[in-house]
Amino acid sequence: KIYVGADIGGTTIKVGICNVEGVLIQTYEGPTGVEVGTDEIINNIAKYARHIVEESPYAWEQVAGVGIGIAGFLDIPNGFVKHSVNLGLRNVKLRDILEEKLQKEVRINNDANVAALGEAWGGAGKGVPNCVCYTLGTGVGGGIIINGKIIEGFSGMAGELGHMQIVPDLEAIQCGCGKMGCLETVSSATGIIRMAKDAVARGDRTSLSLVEDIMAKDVVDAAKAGDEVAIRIVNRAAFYLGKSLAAVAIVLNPQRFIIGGGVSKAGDFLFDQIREVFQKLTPDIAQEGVEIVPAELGNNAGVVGAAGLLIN
Ligand code: BMX
Ligand code: ZN
Repeated sequence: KIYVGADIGGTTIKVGICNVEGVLIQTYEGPTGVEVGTDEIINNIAKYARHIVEESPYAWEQVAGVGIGIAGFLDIPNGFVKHSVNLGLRNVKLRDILEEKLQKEVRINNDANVAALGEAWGGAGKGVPNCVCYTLGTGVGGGIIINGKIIEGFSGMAGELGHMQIVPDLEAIQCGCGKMGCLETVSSATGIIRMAKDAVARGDRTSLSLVEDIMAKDVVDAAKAGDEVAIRIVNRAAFYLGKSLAAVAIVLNPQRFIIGGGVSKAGDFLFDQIREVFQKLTPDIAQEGVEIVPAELGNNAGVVGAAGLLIN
């Protein structure tokens, strides 16, 4: 038996084949087709899933099922995409449509939940039954693995850690979800870029004012080089992340926090700050043995975890 996973991103759909141990055997990538529309996206998922199996040494009959990871708010039990901003999907019965097209069992889940499952199955959480994963990308994604399984909650909204209300009212700005003060507004790449642009617009003295189109990496690099304004921004992103980890630690007591996504490439510079805040805010007994580590699978976490949905 083989497991097919698909990671649906804003620009590309990545598909992969995993064996029963969570080892990624093969991957394939093609355009998502967001500009064309909903039907095109769904057709492309089906097309790439079939294609990767055709290119592989396996037969379609050996496919146990197809797992889908997709950013957005989902009704997981019903296989429904309620709203995916980046993909322009609203109220789409993604699971049922794909099952019809592929004649296989299909499971859908949130992109960050799936990344967490991927890390738990074959990455930084291997052998650890209880871990919580954060992905720091366009948004802040979250995934909770307890006893080896994704926690979805009653309607699929569990683990949307980017929307924890963590920034105090006086400093809060509005999030894409409509509420104020979400973690995602400060600790995502988007949040970091916004804080940097605000600082430049305010006329703060920073090397970032010389950067053409500021990326999160520019801010991290400037901070590492000693730029005070950039240091304050990265500190702030790390502070609210650490604060959110402390809250999650007391609710779920996971053994390991796994942090991935583009911003996590900042490495120890960021991780040390997160660990420091976490240690300051979490009761001693609740942090004993708890580790905060970088993700290991990089861009493959999504496909591996999506394939893993079939045995989740
Ligand atoms: C947002 C939300 C989450 C997603 C997270 C990370 C949307 C489209 N996305 O909080 O569902 O898990 O971003 O997404 O509503 P990424 O795009 O940064 O990977
Ligand atoms: Zn929000």
